[in-house]
This record gives sequence, structure tokens and C-alpha cells, in this order.
Amino acid sequence: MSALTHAPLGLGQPPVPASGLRAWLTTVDHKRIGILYMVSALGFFVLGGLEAFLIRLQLARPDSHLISAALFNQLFTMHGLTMIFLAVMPFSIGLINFIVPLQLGARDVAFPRLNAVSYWLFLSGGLILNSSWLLGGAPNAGWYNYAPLDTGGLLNPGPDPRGIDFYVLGLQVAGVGTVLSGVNFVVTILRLRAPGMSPLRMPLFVWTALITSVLIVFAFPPLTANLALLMLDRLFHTGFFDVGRGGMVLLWQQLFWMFGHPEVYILILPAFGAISEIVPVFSRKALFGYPAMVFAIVLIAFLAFMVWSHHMFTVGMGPLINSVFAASSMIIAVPTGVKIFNWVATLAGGRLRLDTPLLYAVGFLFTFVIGGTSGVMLAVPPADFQYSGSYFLVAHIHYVLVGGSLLALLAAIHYWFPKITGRLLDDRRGRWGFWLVFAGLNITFFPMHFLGLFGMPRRIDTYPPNLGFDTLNLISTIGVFVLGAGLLIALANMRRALRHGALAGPDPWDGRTLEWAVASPPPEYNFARIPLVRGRDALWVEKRYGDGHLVPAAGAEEEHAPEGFVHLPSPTPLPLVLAGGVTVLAYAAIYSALLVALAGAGIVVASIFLLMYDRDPGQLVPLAGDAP
Ligand code: HEM
Ligand SMILES: [Cu+2]
Repeated sequence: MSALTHAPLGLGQPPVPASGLRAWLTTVDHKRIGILYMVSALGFFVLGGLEAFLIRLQLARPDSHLISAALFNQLFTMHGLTMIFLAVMPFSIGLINFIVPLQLGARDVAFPRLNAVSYWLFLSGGLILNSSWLLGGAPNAGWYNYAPLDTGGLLNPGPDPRGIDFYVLGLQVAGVGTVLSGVNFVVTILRLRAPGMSPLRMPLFVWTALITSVLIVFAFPPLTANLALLMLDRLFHTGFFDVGRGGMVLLWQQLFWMFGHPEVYILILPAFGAISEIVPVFSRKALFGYPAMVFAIVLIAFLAFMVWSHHMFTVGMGPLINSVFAASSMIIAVPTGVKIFNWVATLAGGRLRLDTPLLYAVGFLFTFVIGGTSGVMLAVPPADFQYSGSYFLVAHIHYVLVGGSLLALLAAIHYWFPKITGRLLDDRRGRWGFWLVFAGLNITFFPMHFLGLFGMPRRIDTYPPNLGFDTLNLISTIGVFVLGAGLLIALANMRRALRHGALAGPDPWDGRTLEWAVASPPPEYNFARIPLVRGRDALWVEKRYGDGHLVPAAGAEEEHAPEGFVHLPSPTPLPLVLAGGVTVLAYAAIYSALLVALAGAGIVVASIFLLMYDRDPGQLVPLAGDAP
């Protein structure tokens, strides 16, 4: 500690002890924030999974009265919302948070405190939305909440028809957090790459994180605007979506899908990125066609903004507009096909290591192709007139979201778990989990294609017997049990590994990218010296052509910290306080409580000012002995 006493005045304070609840509530470390995101997302995933389980239990048999129609509406609405906004997207954001700075050779994200603000806003939004269950009923107009169902009266005639208000404010609060994350990641990836990491040397996971963030920044504003208009309609009785008062019902749909279609790419691109990391490592060769992969991601993101009206073929836009959107939708299959081809070409001829991460990755390839195929079928307008609103659609979205995003995220968990926790997952339990998840999801969702083709509508709470729906519905529900068992085994495997897993060491998979060069779990400062990147797959280059260790970048240490210390931002409770203020404001809006709103706004403004004008001296963290 002696160096500390010689540190220039005002440069930094001794490190704040990093343990206990307080450390988590005040952290600005991207790794801790990443873990907070992933753990919260997992919690919401369990909730959304329970909702799905109840839906399938109700639909297992005809004429079922397990669940009332009113509750059923809330269940499928909250299931979709929870899975999309509170489970899959935040899990990806958590993973990006943890992994991307490490892959960039950086010490943190560009704006660590803003990062904490994002997390607490996401959590607040999720809790606001879910508190509706206890405060008079959850939203019930579907995850896309079409007008006029959402403007009140029609669907919500009860004494406390506030469900939709929770939708509006919960999503708005969580959405602001997401946009701030997007901005943070864009700046981080553009500005904090280690010396030598030119854009075409960035790992593909970083590329997908960048493009996902750009999508977030451009896709969320239409949603924000839509929610703001709806809030005005509901709280102040304007008529933006009310035809009777000169409004437009379809305005909601247009704005929603301008956000909604890019959103599905926000859900799938990080998954693509993870697969693109796992496939080369477990094939022990470089990714086939890296530049084509990068180009394909960029093209997919660009096209993602051109196709939104394929969700609206049946609303009467006419054959010309339908044809244009059909064509643009089908074009997306081309760059997607390029990606599939390149993954397969990487696997072909590789020396495969069939560990759990690769099993999930190959499972992903299989199911994602099925989901993509039914997607192209839905993009044909005359056919879509038949499929739309049927169970075929439920099959399609789950092949891409469960067979795509979820399987890929499970691959990513099994791949990066040792880096995040320092422990190895048990491979035998991992495989059991995989096979049950894989079988379960196909048993659950494949029959839904036929249910749709036979005419079963989606979002019905029950159906009469002998319409040809009985057996397939029963099979589908049995599948949920298999899928659930697999997920439980995967979770139990993780819990067990936290205590009893073998120590992973820095590089258990013979990795190719920078995160595998540092200890597992990584130290608070990530890299003792910022590394020099001397090629794509930066660590592999050093293993192949160097001595296997990273070379420090000359002159990268703009640091003025004394020898043996790293200067890092200090923890602060302000992001949490800020999100608390926003939460107060949101409830005040829902319950039209003006004084409470003023109090909430006061907290928000005060904490923003404190964050802006607080001159954080930072903390000096001592380097561990043999740091890379
Ligand atoms: C984990 C297993 C899952 C099961 C068993 C499951 C089951 C279901 C079922 C049965 C429905 C149809 C309700 C109906 O229309 O009758 C549904 C709807 C939906 N699911 Fe899932 N799901 C799962 C995971 C996911 C995931 C991971 C996502 C998203 C990332 C997701 C997103 C949706 C959406 C958006 C809807 C439509 C909701 C609406 O109609 O507004 N699901 N799910
Ligand atoms: Cu779409």
C-alpha cells in the first residue's frame, strides 16, 4: 500500500471493498452489471416460463376450465412481454456487458455509471410491469397491444382497468434503460478497442453487439413515441388511436412494427454472435468467411427496417404494398442463408469437440432453419391470409425465439460460464439438459404448425372437442414437461458448478479471443496492461506465432496511476436512486397522483445533477501478482 501514499493528490482513493449487498447495489463494474442483468433475466425467464406452462396446461385438453378466459388473456400477454423484454433481450445485454469489454481488450464500457443506470431502469420497468398482477390485473391485449383494445373500455371494463397503464409505463421505463445501453455499447465498441483491433479484427460477437446496439438506438424511438401517444390517450383522453375522435387505429400498428421487427433481430443477432464464437473454437479452426459474416450482419440489420409491414398483410394495405414488403422480407433469407452456410462450412472438416456448447450450437442450426423456413412461408401474402392469427404463427415465433435465441443463449451460457464464474459445468449433466431441451422444444412446437394449418386460432382460451385439435394439443403440452425438465437440469448443473465445479483456469476451451487470456473470473480491472492486438482471433495469433501471452501495447497506458495500481471509477448509489425516482414517477402517472409525481421528478432531477457534477476521484485497485 505504500505506493498509495505517494499517489498524486485527488487521483484516487483506496479501493472500496467489493463484497456484500452494498457492493452489488452500487457497482459500476461491467462484469457485475452483466451478472446482475443475467441473473435478473433468468428470474424473469422462470416467471415467463411458468406463464407458458399454465397456458399449455389449459390447452392440453378441449373444453378446459382450469383458467378463466380473462386470466388467459393476461397470461399470454405477460408471457410474450416477459420473454421478449425481460428475459431474452436483457440476458443478451448482460452477456454483451460481461464479454464485450474483455473481447475488446478494454477495462470497462465507455460510460460505467450510465451502464448502472440502464440496469436499474430495466429492473424497475420489469417490476412495474409485473406488479400489475398484484394491483388489479395484468395487461391483456397481447404483447403488441393493438388499438383499439389498448385504449380502454373494450377489454378492460372491470373496476380497475389499469393493466394497460402498467404496460405503457413498464415498457417505457425499461425501454429508456435499453436505449442507454445501446448508446453505451456503440461508443464502447467504436472508442475502446485495444490498439491494433481494426474493425475487421473484432470478434463476431463484438460485431453483433455493435449492430444490435445500432438497432436498439434506431428501433426504440418509434416504440417510445407510440407509448407516449398511448399514455396521452389513456391518461389525458386525447384521441390519437381513437377513430371516433379523428385518430387512427393503424397508427399504433405501423409504429409498433417499425420497432417490433427490428426487435426480433435484437433478440437474434447476439445469438448469432455467440454461435459464431463457439463454432470455430469447438471445430478448432478459424470461422469460415469472416468478412461475409460481417457483411451479412450489417445487411440483415439494414433490411430489418424495411420489412415491418409483413406483420400487417391482412389489414388491407393492398396488393402493391403487400408485394413490396413480401419481397423485402424474403431478401432477408439471403444474408441469413450466408450465415448458416458459413457456420456449416466451419464445422465441415473441423476437428470437432462435441462438448455441450457445440451440441447447443448444432441444435440451434437445425431448429433455426425450420423457423426461417416457416418465416419465408409467412412472408407470402396470400398464404399469410391463411396462417395469420393461427397457431402456425405460434410455431414459427417459437422456432426462431426458442429454437434460435434461447438455444444459442444456452450455448453461450455453457461456453462462457467458466469465464464468468471460474468453474466448469459438468459435461454429462450438460448433455442431458441439451437433449431434453432439444427434444422438448420440438415436441412442444412442431405440432403447432399442424394445429395452425388445421385452423386452430392463437390466443383462444379453449376449444371444443373433435375438431382435430385434441391429440396434437396434448402432445404439445407433454413437450413442455420434457423441455422444462431439460431447463431444470441445466439450471441445477449451474447451481452445482458454482460450489463444486472443477476450477476452469483462464482458458479451458483453447479459446481464440482476448477474454480467454485473463483469469477466470477476470480481475476487476480485466487487463493489467492493455494488450496489443496483432491479428484477428487475437489470442490465437499469440498462441500460434507468439509465446501464447498477450503483448502489452506501448503507450496505451495513458494511466497516471502509480506503479502496481489501476485507476477505476468508484461505486455509487446514484444510478439506483435515479431509477427509484423514475419508478415513483411511473406509479404517480398510473395513479394520477400529482404530488407524488413531483416528488419522483425531484429525485430524478437531483440525482441526474449529482451524477453530472460529481467529480469522482476514482479508486486505485492494486494489481494481482502474476496478472497478464
Ligand atoms: C420456454 C418455453 C416456451 C413455451 C412453452 C411457450 C409457449 C407459448 C404458447 C403456448 C403461446 C401461445 C399462446 C396462445 O396464443 O394460445 C406463446 C405465445 C408467445 N410466446 Fe412463448 N413459449 C416459450 C418461450 C418463449 C420465448 C423464449 C419467447 C420470446 C423470446 C416467447 C415469446 C412468445 C410470444 C411473443 C408469444 C405471443 C404472445 C401474444 O400472443 O401476445 N415464448 N408461448
Ligand atoms: Cu417481422
